[in-house]
Amino acid sequence: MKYPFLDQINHPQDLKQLDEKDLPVLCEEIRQFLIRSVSKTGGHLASNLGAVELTVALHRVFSSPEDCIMLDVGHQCYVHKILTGRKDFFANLRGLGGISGFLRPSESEHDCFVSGHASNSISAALGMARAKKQLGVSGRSICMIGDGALTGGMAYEALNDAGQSGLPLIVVFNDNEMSISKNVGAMSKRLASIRVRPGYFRLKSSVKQVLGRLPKGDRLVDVATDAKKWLKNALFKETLFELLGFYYIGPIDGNDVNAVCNVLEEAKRRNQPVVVHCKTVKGLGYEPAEQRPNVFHGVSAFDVETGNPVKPKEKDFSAVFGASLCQLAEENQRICAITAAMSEGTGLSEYADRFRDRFFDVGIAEEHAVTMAAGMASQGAIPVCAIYSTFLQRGYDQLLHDVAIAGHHVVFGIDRAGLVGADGETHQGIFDVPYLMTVPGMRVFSPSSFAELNSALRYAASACTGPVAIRYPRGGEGAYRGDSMDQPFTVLREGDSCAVLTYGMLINDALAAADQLASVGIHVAVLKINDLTTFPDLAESVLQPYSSIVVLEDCVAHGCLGQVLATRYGKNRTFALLNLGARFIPEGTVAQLKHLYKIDADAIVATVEGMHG
Ligand SMILES: Cc1ncc(C[n+]2csc(CCOP(=O)(O)OP(=O)(O)O)c2C)c(N)n1
Repeated sequence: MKYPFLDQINHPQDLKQLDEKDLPVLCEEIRQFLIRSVSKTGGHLASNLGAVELTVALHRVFSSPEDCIMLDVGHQCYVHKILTGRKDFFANLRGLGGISGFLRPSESEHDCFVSGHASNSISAALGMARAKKQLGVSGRSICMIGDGALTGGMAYEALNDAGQSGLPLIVVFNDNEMSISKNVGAMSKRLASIRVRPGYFRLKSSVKQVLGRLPKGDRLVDVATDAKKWLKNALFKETLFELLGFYYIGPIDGNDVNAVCNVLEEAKRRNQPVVVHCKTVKGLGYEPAEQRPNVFHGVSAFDVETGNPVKPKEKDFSAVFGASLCQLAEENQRICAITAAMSEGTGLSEYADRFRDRFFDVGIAEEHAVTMAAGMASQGAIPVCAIYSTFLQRGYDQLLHDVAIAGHHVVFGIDRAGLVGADGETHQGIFDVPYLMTVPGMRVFSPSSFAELNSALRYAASACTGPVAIRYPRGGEGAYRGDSMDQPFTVLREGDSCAVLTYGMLINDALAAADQLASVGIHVAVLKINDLTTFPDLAESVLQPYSSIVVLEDCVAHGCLGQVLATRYGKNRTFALLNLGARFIPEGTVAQLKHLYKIDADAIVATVEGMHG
């Protein structure tokens, strides 16, 4: 497909050559490119479609990389990547060896900061502005943040600091009234009541022109500006941003590219912190995404004509978690569910409909979610907090300080534990085993099948007393369908002198490897660990028959189960630890990544064969 204007853009500077009237056409071409490209690779479509004009305007008015343009979450970075010379790499967006679906500084000088987890953009941009001033480095500091990301506490901490800094930081507020699903919270309600007034900017510039022509016109412009500010405040009431010390512009139509360019120019002229409030439509320009922006927030490959996924969605662990929780909530009135803006991703949609009074979406606020859960537990409720492994990293201190010290009974559903695939470094759930196992009093369960997730959740909610986590992966189950959750571990295959220990989905690799090895006469035992925190204390007698042990894990090395076991029981036997080492793992399919980093069946076979000389 030909894109007459887009094909001329290889660098953001090229944007500056285009005529104003051609910008809307360019935006339309970008939309067509995005729809076609993401329909093949999957990715964050709706957020990018909504932010086309904002991104084009940012790159037209500012000069990246000298001006730093930070994008919150970064899931809406596709337009930025298209405009900064990476259009031709979109065929391998989020694929192994391809471009990231988020900002990644090692990928381009135009990606000024890592993004992936929400609500850090204002802090990062303020840091850049401060360092630029301190070191005399030229360039402006700009960030774009959505109303969803603005529900996260870090954003308020940063606004509070930035507003009093007086620095010329520009915050572009992309307000589409949506997080992944409908946005939540008081701020969101207040902002939703502020309507775009297109006449406001026209009125403003014509008043300026007319007054400017009169004698003493400059003074009149000043008086009129004050009066207009008063009028604006009367119309929109004083915004939070103004209270915090920002100059507030808006709200404007964020899908009108030339209007956005104009206000960004105005923001650029001001030597102070500015918020530019832009109303946008998530999914704009692609009917299915406009109708169902939540579905098209993050999509797998789809048919452009119908909007339907190419492969139907298989039943996954999140759905089982949601269904099991509904069942438990039916039986026990004390149970409640908490999500940090991920009700659909964590399988809680049905629960949210059926148990409205016992469902709490707190916004993108994992720290708050964890402490609030502890508060609820302190009064006798049984909170079940469903949070992705990677996002619970945000709530680690709250887990230690607010939940664990007092030993509150909070159940954590750790979704997307282990490798997640296409979302790459910022989203892999490869730290939770070490960070959970170090919390005193914490129980950590790792089911390997739907049936085991169901059993683990029931046990955690009704039989445990302190903090307890159940970690389960993204996607569906494998060949193993058993349920041995009533035991802390189970021996799935007897063997000779070598045992393979693992948990979660990797049990399927261990069993496959055991089959392969058996065919060449090597008989390994396969031990499935269900309760990661209890097992190390039981392991002495369990490991006694084996002289060599392979521990297979999809987490980082430091603090993993294998390391705990090897430290305690490694004196009289050989341990081979197959894990992800000390590194961040980029995007790729889970199968590709497991193979590349040697934590699959092939790796077990090679390791065991190596041990057998
Ligand atoms: C700490 C954290 N929690 C959860 C998420 C998952 N997440 C990604 S985008 C998103 C919604 C963002 O909404 P908004 O900022 O309004 O952007 P939009 O997609 O609507 O443009 C969420 C919850 C995340 N990236 N980081």
